Amino acid sequence: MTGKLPFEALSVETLATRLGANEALCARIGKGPWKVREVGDGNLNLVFIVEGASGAAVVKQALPYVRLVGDSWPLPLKRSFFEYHALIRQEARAPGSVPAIYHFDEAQALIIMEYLAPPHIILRRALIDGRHLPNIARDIGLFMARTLFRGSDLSMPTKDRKADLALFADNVELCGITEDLVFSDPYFDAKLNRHTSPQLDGLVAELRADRDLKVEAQRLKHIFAANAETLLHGDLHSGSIMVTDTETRMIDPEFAFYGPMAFDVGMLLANFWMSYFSQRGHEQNGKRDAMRAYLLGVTAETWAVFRAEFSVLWRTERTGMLYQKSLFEDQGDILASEQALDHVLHQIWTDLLGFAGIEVHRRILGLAHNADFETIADEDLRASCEAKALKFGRHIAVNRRQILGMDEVNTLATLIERERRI
Ligand code: SR1
Ligand code: MG
Repeated sequence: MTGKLPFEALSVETLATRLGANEALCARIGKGPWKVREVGDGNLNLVFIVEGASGAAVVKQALPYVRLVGDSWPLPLKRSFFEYHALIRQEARAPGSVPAIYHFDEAQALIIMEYLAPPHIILRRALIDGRHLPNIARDIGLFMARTLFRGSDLSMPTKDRKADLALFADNVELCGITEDLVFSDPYFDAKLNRHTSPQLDGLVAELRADRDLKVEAQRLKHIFAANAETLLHGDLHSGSIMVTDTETRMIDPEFAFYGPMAFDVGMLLANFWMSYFSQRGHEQNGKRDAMRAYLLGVTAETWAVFRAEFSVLWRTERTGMLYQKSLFEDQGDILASEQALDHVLHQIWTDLLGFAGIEVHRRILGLAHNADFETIADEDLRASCEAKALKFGRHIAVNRRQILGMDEVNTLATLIERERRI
């Protein structure tokens, strides 16, 4: 396949013929015959696993529409371009944290990349199954600190960052999905919204009438849209991470763009808290107590690792034009540098709580729900888990400026979770 042919969606039947001469793929897996499976279970794209005599690879191809909804919702193929460019930047900034890239074809909107074979599993699935992954907090905390710091004006030459900002500014439609689906649609009766009904009808009406919440969601949207601080993953939830007991890889950064650091961190932590509130729906006879404790531990450790690594990078790699060393360390004023670092971390903390709170809401009230809750078959039980998560999300979003630390958040989560069914 050359990059010059017009776009055509691949299929299990056509892939071997169309990619049979692709040198990068043949070098990885050998020439055909190949075994091809389509395994995409996300909302947007086709994902194929291609196995040959000497290996396997993933072929991911964007479709010109939202797969979850169908061709009534067109979506540009260029998201594949942004995903490719995000992946190579993430690999450079946090080596070993993303799949290796073998080939990119812009016209066909496809990326050929490393197959993360079993026992790799999507993190969300592992958490639903009640598995404790020992390394995720460390690995994801490091990934976020390294990519968010190194993609910002704290680190990059400002000319390079501005060029990158311009490049990713064209990821308009994917940003648009987030702007609508995360920040606005959950708070009114948008067409594609759904929730567990009738169980949650009363609470949903209450939340949509909640002025403080609505204003806070729009303040957060304002920060999201107007604070082009760093290159974000843009969709860093537990379905965008693959794990084994020892390895963690971030995938699917097609929503990448320049936005606030706190967005990635908030979305990620929200997914751990949603997993926490969903455990009641997956347990038998109180068997998930240890899992609940583990998940709260993961949120605390992820944030601690993020803070620690971000602080190391601040002290050792602050080569950008922000908080320039000539004003601080070079004057012997280490204390002022540390004060500035505290201020930056505090801002990330305050904003991440807001982003986390509304991420919880959109996964329960909006279009794109989470398997954590969706796979709870008993609708009353599911609604009870969701109601607690909604209440938690509302509290951390609206009160984010007054919440001092992770202990306070996790104590609140524990108290809400232990309430009798809502
Ligand atoms: C229509 S896309 C819905 C969601 O799927 C992606 O994973 C993003 O989270 C997006 O919001
Ligand atoms: Mg995705």
